[in-house]
Amino acid sequence: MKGLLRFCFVFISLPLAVGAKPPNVLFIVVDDLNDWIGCLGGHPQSRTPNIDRLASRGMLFTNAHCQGTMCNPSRISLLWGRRPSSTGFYDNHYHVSKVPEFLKGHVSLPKHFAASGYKTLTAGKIFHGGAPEQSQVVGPRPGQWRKGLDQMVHKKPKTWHRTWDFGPQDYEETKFTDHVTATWVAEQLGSKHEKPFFLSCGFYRPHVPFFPPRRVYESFAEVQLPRVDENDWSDLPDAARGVSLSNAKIPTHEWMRENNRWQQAVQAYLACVRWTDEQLGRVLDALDKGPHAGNTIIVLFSDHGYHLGEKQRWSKFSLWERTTRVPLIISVPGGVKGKCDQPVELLSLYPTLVDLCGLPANTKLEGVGLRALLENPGAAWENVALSTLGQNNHAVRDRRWRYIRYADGSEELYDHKNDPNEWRNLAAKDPLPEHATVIKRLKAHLPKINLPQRN
Ligand SMILES: [Ca+2]
Ligand SMILES: [Ca+2]
Repeated sequence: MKGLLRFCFVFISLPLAVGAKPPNVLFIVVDDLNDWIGCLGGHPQSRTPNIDRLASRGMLFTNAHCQGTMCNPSRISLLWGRRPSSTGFYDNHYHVSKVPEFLKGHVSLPKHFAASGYKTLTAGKIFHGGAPEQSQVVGPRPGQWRKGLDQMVHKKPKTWHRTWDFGPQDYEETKFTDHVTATWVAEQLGSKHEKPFFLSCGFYRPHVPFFPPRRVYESFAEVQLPRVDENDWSDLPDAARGVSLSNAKIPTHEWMRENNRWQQAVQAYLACVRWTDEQLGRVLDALDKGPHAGNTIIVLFSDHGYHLGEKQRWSKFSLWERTTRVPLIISVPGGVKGKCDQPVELLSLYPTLVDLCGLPANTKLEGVGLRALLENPGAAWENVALSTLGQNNHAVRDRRWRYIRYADGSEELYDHKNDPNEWRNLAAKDPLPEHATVIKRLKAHLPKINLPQRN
């Protein structure tokens, strides 16, 4: 412990030592990005040189997980520092402007930075539903220029969410949302600011519709499809089918196969990831050329993962690895570079950034700061990552195992050492004694509070 404390002391001096000026923060969120990035190796054909170069200059967390398993609950959780089970925000339907009303006495991450003397700027999707009032300076809003640009590619079932479509687009690349966002963010990074800044940059792709420019789409061909076990669902409890497999607004895997669209959707998703990576490259180049290069902490993460046929399903909304696992990179000037495979949560971002920037602590946060792992990725770590989908349905992830428990008491257990695709539910029948021990240990991490869903 003594050694660790000394280590931490060295670490805290790193960002703050540069001219005694507090570090800036560049906070980058990519919407619906799973592990199909080069440095996580999730798909052999993914091309993300800019995410990879960011990973090489910071700490890449290879076992990071969201707390809410879709956009809004994930973002509310990480931006207010509270678990979904502690707030009752489990779904996408409520508008983010209602959150402060329900979370009285709680302060969002950008508001905390503003209250601590920072200039806060934002562009693109950070809060689900906008919430421009959460930052002082707001970049271009998509509604101002986007109308009529995207052209739908497919006729689709009426039940699907209006955003569901995939395929190439043919309008001017500079008019794509994420290009506009990156341009504005790059301008801020090239400008001088009187105060330290907290600049948040939200990229919208690869969220549906998977609409990349045709140039990028056509640069991917003959894409490889994820592997599927045809009997995968045979060992799932009914609750898993109810909670994770029934969502009429998203395509079924049967539809993708019957209509011969699986290949095209994977190609469009890979192209969207590549397109966003290009925009990230423009942002990183602007930072490196500008006046803030040596004094800016960079964070990049996704709000949740994504299924593209794995476990015979699509989109998010599950408690499996494909939905909960997210890319997470934290780059601190002068900090340690490496990879960390300990289970960590997006809930940790708020306390970690507050700590790294030397801001007053927010005592209401539920996440654990990542300082120890940023300094030494092999440091002792007793924490797990917890993900939630609706009231009282949770997944617990440690370094090796995933335990899922649904509100009706049914369970799943997966061994990532031997079953990275989560095909074999070890809790389906009477578990072996060694698995029962794992279940007992992980079950102890389930949250004690499970508030009902807010209306
Ligand atoms: Ca999302
Ligand atoms: Ca199975």
